[in-house]
Amino acid sequence: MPRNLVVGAAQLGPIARAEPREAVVVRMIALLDKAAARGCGLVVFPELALTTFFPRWYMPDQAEVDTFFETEMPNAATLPLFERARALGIGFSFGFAEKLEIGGRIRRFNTAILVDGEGQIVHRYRKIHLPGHTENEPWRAFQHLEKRYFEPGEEVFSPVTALGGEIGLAICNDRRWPETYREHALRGTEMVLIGYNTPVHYPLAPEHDHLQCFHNHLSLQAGAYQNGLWVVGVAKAGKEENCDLIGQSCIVAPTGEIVAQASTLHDELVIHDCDFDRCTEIRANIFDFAKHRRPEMYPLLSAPIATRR
Ligand code: CDT
Repeated sequence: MPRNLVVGAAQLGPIARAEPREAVVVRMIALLDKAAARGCGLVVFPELALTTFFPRWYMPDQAEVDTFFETEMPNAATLPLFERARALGIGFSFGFAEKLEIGGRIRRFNTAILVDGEGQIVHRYRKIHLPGHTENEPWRAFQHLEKRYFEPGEEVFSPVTALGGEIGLAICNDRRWPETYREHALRGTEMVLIGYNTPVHYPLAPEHDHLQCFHNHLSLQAGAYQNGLWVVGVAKAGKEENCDLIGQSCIVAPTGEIVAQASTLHDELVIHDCDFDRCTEIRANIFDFAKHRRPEMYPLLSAPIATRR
């Protein structure tokens, strides 16, 4: 009995700082409708999908920062997306800046959720690898203040049983870390959904700017192959507030092959009919973890500080 899910990678083009969430949601619903017409059961949107990528600005006033955060989900702006998806019977995933109170303390996370075909939030992940810096660094062409505006998530990578498979979440910078995919795979994840906002320009190593797209696919493809899982990488792309973001949203099979790829830097949907059972092609053979993995020989992999001997 095949276990297939037609997945749509729903890339978003740039979102202006002044663009209201309601307008973005109209764009997301248009992609959702297109996905439904093409038989999708799951549509994946990018990281921080509802607003511009605000960590590019230093904002000393926390009240201004908080205008980019959501305090409940769904909320008035996103409810039409939830309602349309439920009417279509489609699951979806997207990222947003989450502000909530836990134990009397205000916490802020870079969060992604998975919503099933009945409109229920069935999985929530808070970004673990927060890139960038905490203080204003005016020498940069733009800031990357994720370490200032968010706390790192405190829950490990894990899948949820939904939409016919074991589906997991990760966010942007997570995709560069091999541990992300390995932890997922060890916990049984069959498909990882990864939204991203990746500038072409990397201020700390501008000599690598021309490699941004290469490193994107390198990470997504290696993660898929070395762990025998599907990877859906979805960009917020294009020139956003004078900052160029890479595109190249793609769906990667467990063999590491890209089976669908966006070719624009705008709102664009690419789809693939994904068979969860294809994970076995890799996991029962070259990367049969139980048979061939040697965790006793990698003791430093989960050590907090690497040592040389
Ligand atoms: N959003 C995000 O995590 N972006 C980073 C940019 C490079 S680090 C400053 C990324 O890993 O793509």
